[in-house]
Amino acid sequence: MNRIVSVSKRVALVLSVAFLMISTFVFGASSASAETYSVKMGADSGMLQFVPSKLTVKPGDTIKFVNNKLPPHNMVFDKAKSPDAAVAEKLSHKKSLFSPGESFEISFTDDMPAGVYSYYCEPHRGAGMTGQIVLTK
Ligand SMILES: [Cu+2]
Repeated sequence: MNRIVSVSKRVALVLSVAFLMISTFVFGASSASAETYSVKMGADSGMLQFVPSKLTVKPGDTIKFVNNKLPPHNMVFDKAKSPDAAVAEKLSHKKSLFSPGESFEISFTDDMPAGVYSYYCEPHRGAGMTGQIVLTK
């Protein structure tokens, strides 16, 4: 009898350890899949561009905007050219960055609608300094 009990205890222990390992792997894998992307504000060539000007991301990914050439720059989502005006307002970074190397980060969350979010740099909108972030799920 004692032997049966100890065997079933051992089985239970093995199973719970296996469960812990599997759940650690699953959760670890999902957080490891979040990417960080970098967007240069002002091309190395001196063109008034975001580089890259088009990015495809998933919720949870981080998009880091880094001030590069020809500042000041900022990043404003076009409410008329975004799936959701409130999201466009929330994720915009209207404060201009003046020093090279200055940066800020944005990230979309699961509750935000997928689609193409168009943005521009306010000081250089007329010069065509625009970009797009495509949110996929
Ligand atoms: Cu600019």
